[in-house]
Amino acid sequence: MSDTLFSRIIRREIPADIVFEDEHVLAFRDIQPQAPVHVLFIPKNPIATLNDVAPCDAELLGRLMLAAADFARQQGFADQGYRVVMNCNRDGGQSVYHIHLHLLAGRQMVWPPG
Ligand code: DGP
Repeated sequence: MSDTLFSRIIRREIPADIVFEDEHVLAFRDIQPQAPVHVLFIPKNPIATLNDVAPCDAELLGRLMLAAADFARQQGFADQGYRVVMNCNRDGGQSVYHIHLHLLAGRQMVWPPG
């Protein structure tokens, strides 16, 4: 896939407020936060959309979820609650084609989402 700005964040070519990093996952604060806490969890190995995920990526997807839940616990809002979202393609509202899990917290979420 072509390079995305998230790959440039991974390479530190674009600044970001990074809150977590390990061998597989990077997490940083969204530049346009939609909640008091809005963090994006991305795989370092870029995949364009959820449609492009293969069975061999199952562990990687799990790592994104686990990293988000760990972050929520560490930050102290896990019990209060939060939302994780992955947008896919145009109707899903995806704008950056490097999969990312949004973690939103710090306010009451509404359903259905917009
Ligand atoms: P989505 O619409 O699901 O593809 O989400 C992409 C998110 O990425 C959106 O909430 C805004 C965020 N974003 C876009 N450009 C940048 C950037 O340069 N830095 C950071 N930290 N976030 C960005």
